[in-house]
Amino acid sequence: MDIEKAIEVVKFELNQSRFEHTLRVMETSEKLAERFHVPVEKAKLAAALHDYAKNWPADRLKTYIQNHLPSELLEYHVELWHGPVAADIMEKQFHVTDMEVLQAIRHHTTGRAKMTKVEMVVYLADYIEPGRSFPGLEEVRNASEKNLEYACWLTAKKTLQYLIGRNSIIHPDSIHAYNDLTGFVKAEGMLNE
Ligand code: DGI
Ligand code: FE
Ligand code: FE
Repeated sequence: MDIEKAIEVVKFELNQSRFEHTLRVMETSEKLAERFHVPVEKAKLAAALHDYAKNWPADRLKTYIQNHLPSELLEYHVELWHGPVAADIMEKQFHVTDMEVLQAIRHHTTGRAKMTKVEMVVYLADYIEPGRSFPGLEEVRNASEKNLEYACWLTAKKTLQYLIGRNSIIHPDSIHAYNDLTGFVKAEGMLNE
């Protein structure tokens, strides 16, 4: 699928504010991909498609998961359903074949261990796109000027802190993302022990 087609597909599927968020995630992904030498077209395509299923009602997502995906996903919060559903639809119905693009869509909410750079770009862009505003975001935006892994580590850490603060159930992939990135940034000497 090319970018123009992807934009057309999600514009039809999303409400106006979610579509505008998607365009901002695309622009942010493009900048990050150029900055960190990540394949720009893959990052933009994954960004365009990442929230494809975000406006589906919960019962539609649930039915799709029951029919097509491991049902264990239903044990986790409804917010975690739209990425895996979008990736599955892009693969099966829209014949997107690029695994890096599909993984970036699938894991954009939680992250995971051993994310590819394309996954990291979309994960980070979704968090820092200019329409977002919450405490601590400037620190992540500043980090995103310099180091992709460090900025993703901050994203994973702040997401966990936010979720724990709200007594949320944490998906294992969110924890795996944090552990993996913590190991990486420590090995690079970016953290004080
Ligand atoms: O779809 P978006 O709003 O653009 O953003 P998203 O898909 O990254 O995240 C949706 C929400 O999911 C966000 O408020 C954080 C939340 N989230 C991320 N990881 C977890 C989680 N929620 C729970 N309960 N558990 C997680 O592990
Ligand atoms: Fe999302
Ligand atoms: Fe998003």
